[in-house]
Amino acid sequence: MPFKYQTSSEKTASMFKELLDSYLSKDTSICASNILAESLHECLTGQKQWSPNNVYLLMRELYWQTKGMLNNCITSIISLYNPRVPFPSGSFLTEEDIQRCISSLNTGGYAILPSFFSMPDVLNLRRELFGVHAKTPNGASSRIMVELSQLMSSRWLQNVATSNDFQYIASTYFGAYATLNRLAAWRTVFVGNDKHLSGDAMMYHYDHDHNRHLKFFIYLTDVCQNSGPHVYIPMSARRNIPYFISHSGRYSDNELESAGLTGITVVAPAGTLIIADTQNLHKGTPIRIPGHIREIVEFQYVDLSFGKRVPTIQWLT
Ligand SMILES: O=C(O)CCC(=O)C(=O)O
Ligand SMILES: [Fe+2]
Repeated sequence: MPFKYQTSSEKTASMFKELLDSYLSKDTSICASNILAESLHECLTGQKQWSPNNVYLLMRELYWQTKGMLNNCITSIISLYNPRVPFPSGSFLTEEDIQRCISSLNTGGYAILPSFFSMPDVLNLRRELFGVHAKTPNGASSRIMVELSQLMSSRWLQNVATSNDFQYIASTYFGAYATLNRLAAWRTVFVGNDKHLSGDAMMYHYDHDHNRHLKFFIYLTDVCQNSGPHVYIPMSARRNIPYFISHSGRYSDNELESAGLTGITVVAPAGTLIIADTQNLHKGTPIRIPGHIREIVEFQYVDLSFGKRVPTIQWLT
């Protein structure tokens, strides 16, 4: 899905450059700021879809140097060209629901709408995505990922995405245009060991693949303490958190406890919608009891395609 780019201007590259120079510490090379400014500009003008050669990893470092302030300033430049979207017509969320979500996101970085989607819808989607045949995960993982082509063939997922409610929420939260750039779904099963925890995002971490992103998770199964609930720490990105957890990586529960942080566990029924700014600390949890599973769908909205390379979403129905 292309970004809505309104005007092209040489000025944007220099705006990015000026902004980066004002935030970069003196020992960060001028060359790095030139490359970063140029790639942000190329993404904004649609010349490139991603940042080349993992340039976004530099942004990740700058996130920590500036505690996310640089990212917000980059969004303000983006918003000059790709402004916020208007309230969607034909939306499935009421205006009141949407306002509640946005204010909860602004205060805690999260919004939870329990049993938001109806059981018939959830059951149909589960059947469509996971079928009836039992599958086992590959290698050490406890997660069975659904193929993107299968997700892109789902009329229901397409309807949810094109009704633009998610886009409106993300756009209002960012203060700039928001685009769906990643769609995923997976089933988590019991594996009975801890080898997969880091790879399966089951240790605390921050997501930093893009300048700003907002994830919309839908639980497709009832999720109890033993069936892999999502856990998050509200507004951890903006708190005065200790240096040892102020960088990208994976952290154990003990490390977070020693920093005085405990997570909020989302135990909730199938159909629950979790809206998450995952630049805050969060994780999934393993299935504790054989036979239990968790199935989940994830939509990711970003303010700019700049960042990690992802496959393009093209609806097939
Ligand atoms: O499985 C979960 O609940 C969290 C997964 C996660 O960390 C992510 O999608 O960013
Ligand atoms: Fe994550």
